[in-house]
Amino acid sequence: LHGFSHNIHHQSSSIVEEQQDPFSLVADELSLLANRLQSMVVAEVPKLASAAEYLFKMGVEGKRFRPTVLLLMATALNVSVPEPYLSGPGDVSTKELRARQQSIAEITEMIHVASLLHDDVLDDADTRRGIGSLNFVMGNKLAVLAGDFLLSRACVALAALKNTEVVSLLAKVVEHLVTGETMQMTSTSQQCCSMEYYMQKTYYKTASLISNSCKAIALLAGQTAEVAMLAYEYGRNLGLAFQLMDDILDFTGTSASLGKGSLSDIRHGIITAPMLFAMEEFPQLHAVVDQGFDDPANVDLALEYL
Ligand code: GRG
Repeated sequence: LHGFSHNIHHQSSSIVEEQQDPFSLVADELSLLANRLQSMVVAEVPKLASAAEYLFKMGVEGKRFRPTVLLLMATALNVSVPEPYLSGPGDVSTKELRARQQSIAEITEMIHVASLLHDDVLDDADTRRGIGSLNFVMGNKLAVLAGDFLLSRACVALAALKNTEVVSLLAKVVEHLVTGETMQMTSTSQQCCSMEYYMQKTYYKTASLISNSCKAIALLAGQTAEVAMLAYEYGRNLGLAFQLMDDILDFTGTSASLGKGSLSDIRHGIITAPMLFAMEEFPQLHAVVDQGFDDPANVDLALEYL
């Protein structure tokens, strides 16, 4: 984000003062996004509508990390777009371009929330964003259907952009989310205990959505394939770093700071980076991991090495 702010500053010093908080650049758009998301999840059946809007209500929006990054990416990449940006039949005005990029931010958030709803069903989680998870409050069946509904709304919004490359990028992300989750579920203790497996799973489960949506922002901005690839790489590394932090916080955070229970990964038998590093340092930890974590005493034993 510092890089973004630096880049923006150098491209147009009138837009950003040296010390300006980069988030303030997109604060208004994030409020707009909150309203748009609420209006996009209105369903015919009231029960489905209240389930679909559950995580879009005021106070439970989450950090909005992905939309923030995407809107800042748009700000950084659109600076060089001349006004008016009209040189051929496919070209759009700067205002239209920004609206299309806002749509990518909305689609990304809808896919993200759909994945959270399904994830909480799979994990039988009872808390999300500091409140009862949707599955806990309204049941697994409605939580699954609400996730499907959000995915459908995301597909409709994606199709409206009429850009086949962007459609296929984000459609593929849904497959990646499912692949990452399945890798996490089916990892045998042998297989899962490698950093390579962890990074691959983490790309699918977390980084793919961020990297491909960053690439979509660049493509819509009319940037070259090279810049689009750099945007993708930026998003991939940011996504991997984000999940690494998330995995560390699962060990170090509290229920209040996380908005859900801590130590949830180890209790679900999921081996993440902190455990992999500890296993490298303390080979005797392998035997503890091989026992599995159904027994809380084994969880406590493993935690002694972290
Ligand atoms: C139906 C799209 C779909 C997917 C099904 C369940 C599943 C396959 C994938 C789960 C993917 C998942 C939940 C990955 C974890 C990503 C992650 C770090 C979530 C937490 O993101 P934050 O911290 O959450 O940005 P907030 O609440 O702030 O939005």
